[in-house]
Amino acid sequence: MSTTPSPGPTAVPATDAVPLPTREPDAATLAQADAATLAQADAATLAQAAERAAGDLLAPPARHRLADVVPAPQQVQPDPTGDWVLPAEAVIVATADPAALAVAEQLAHLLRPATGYPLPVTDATTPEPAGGIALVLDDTVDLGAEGYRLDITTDGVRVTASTAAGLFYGVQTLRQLLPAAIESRDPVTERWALPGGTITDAPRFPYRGAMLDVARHFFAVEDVLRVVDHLARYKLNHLHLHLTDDQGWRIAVDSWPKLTTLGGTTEVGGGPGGHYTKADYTRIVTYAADRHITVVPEIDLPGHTNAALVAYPELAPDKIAPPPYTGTEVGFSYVDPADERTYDFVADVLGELAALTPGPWLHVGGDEAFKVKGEVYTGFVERVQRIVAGLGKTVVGWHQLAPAAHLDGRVLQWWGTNGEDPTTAEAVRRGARLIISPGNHAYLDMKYAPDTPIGHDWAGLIDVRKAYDWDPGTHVADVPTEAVLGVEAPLWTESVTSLADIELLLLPRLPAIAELGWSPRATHDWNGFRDRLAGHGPRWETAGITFHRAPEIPWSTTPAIPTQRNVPQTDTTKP
Ligand code: TNX
Repeated sequence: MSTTPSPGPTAVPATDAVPLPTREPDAATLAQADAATLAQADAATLAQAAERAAGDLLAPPARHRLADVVPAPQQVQPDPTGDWVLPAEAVIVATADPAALAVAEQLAHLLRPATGYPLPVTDATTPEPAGGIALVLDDTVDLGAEGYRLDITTDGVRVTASTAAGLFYGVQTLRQLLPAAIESRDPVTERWALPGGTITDAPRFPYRGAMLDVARHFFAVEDVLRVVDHLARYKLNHLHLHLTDDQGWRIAVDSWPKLTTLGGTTEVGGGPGGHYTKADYTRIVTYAADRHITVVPEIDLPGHTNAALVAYPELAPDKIAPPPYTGTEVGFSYVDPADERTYDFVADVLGELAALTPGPWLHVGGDEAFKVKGEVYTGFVERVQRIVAGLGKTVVGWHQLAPAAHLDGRVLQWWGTNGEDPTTAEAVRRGARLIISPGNHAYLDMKYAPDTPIGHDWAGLIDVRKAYDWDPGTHVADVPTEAVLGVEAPLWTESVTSLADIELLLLPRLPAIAELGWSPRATHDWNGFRDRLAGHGPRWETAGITFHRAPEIPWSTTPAIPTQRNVPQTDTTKP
């Protein structure tokens, strides 16, 4: 994390007022070439160059300001003389390294549909923009594991980073600086102008996440991949999957097959439920990893386990199978902490899940186990923590885990609504780190307003400003910023039954949480955020993404392209 004070986007003057820049002097010079030169040159090339020069001289500056990015970049230095228009013949050149070339292919994949340009990808030892886009992997660049530098000049675009993740984030920024029509799935006639200047950027926190509850309602792999796309757009790097709960068990476990064949067949409201095979889960993990997103799988223990007890009554305290549960109450179920068989179950389930999960984390829940109290609860959690450590993973759990003994590296996910929490602060003093998910700011299952058609309100209403106006670094009393690993926006799905429902609750609040996780605090400014966010409405519309037209945001009313297309699609074509 950089502590260097930066001007941030709010300190950057609007470029709209600057005089029209002169672009592409070569083309302009060509247009004025004398008759002798004209006679020798290829007429068609000259005509094309003259047309471009005239067009550029008449053309307005790039529509977007360099600072119009969500999350706000660390440093923005606009250069109005550096505006650049992506030409049809542009080439994307990347460092000859598989990870850099993969990002180059992803960029080409993003730009080809709307531009209709071929945008071939090539490699080079020292890539140069040369009128196109260069992605440069350079390990001498000191911007951390995720930082990048983006230079837009009249010679093209250069993204420089020391990691492929940094290049990927630079590409997300680039995408936002292009006209909104870039989101179109079909070719659009557009001037693909980018604002000139330099962005130097790196995240404030290493953990920036969102959670999807696939237990209360089950969601198909395609829906989850689409959520991954949304996370990637806003530089989030963790997807927490809440895989098990009272209403359904969603991940195949070979050693306990009935967890899914019985426990996976229910959901809130009586629908059919469903589960992920190991291949499904791996597909999600791989798709996320390709977008530099780590999956954090959660098996909620010892409570929230009715579906497991339906499948395996031997785990229940009374050894009697409870009826399947399709309501929305919490806190009634638990696996028997006094039975050794329970720990076999935990070890088997977490062992199989760990083997499928390349990321370092296993989330073990721990919330609302109202019937497992005091030392029985802490004793259970401590054994589970040791099982996780034995699998070579780092334990994450809801902050109810706080009273249990510390274990190296452990992370508590804080979901309180009041920042005074001495028990969590004490766990931090013993070494715990926090992921901050305040129920009354970051819970995306809360309604925006009383008339939001789905969602809860137990933690209050969360409009966009409420989602944005808080600071994860100082939110929990007596917890220093250094103990904060990052921020996460959970989406519980008791009332959420479709991808459109997910998107309605995610957007536009997910970008608010993403900005809290990424941007330096010095850039925090509600009015600036609101204005930057406004431009994303036409992007989502063009991409066929559902969102809530929050009245606080001055949404742009100009459609990105004259004829709107609204075909929802997942960004699944592998580069
Ligand atoms: C509390 S937050 C829960 C979930 C519910 C959610 C609904 C947490 C760790 N537990 O079981 O789905 O409220 O908002």
